[in-house]
Amino acid sequence: PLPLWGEEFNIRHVQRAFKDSLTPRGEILLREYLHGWRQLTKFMDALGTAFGLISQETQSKITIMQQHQDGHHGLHYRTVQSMVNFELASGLVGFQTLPATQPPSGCRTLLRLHRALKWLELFLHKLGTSQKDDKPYQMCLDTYREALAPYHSWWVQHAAALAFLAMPSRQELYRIIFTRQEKQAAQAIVLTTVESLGRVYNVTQDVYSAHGMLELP
Ligand code: 1PW
Repeated sequence: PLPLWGEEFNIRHVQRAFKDSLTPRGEILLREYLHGWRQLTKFMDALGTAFGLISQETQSKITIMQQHQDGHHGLHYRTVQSMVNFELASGLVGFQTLPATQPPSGCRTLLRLHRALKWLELFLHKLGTSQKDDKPYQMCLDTYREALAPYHSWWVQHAAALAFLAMPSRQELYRIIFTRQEKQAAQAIVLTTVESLGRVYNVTQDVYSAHGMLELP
């Protein structure tokens, strides 16, 4: 059973969910993966209303994945691998155009979360290795440009850049991420989280790349 998840954002929950999502056989459990993402939306919400659009968009992708899990074929949506196999075999992926199916395919939806995970991994890595005077706004913008902006339309890129302006200071960010007692271990926890995200990202990347699915519309 999954642990009880509190209302407050706690980076340890993110770390735990993504760590637990990867099985010893190298499968990615979607339930844990999505739990990790739910925790991350709490983080975005804690960053303030400017991040509302980003949080809502993420939430809507999580909801689509949830609909698949709750649907008729829910059993096939246990792991990333079983989802990919099922949607490939059923012709549900939609390689050329956005599939007309409602909800949109799990593969193209997860791909959005997967790309965003890379951004988050890079951002947290920068944060975890940053110096006192480094600016989260700049870290956020740089990593967004590197990992996610290439997949976004012009207007989304501008909306995102605007939201980043509201990014809190490094000190405030650390206060959001950690409770007081944990301050000393703060950077270590961030980097452990980065490691867990990275492992999950790499496995997903391999699966998608093996099936030529890295550019799904
Ligand atoms: C430090 C802040 C943490 C950020 C976590 C990462 C969240 C990334 C969400 C970015 C959302 C930007 C606005 C929406 C963009 C959509 O067009 C895009 N969605 C995503 C998740 O990239 C693509 O989805 P679509 O339009 O092809 O359905």
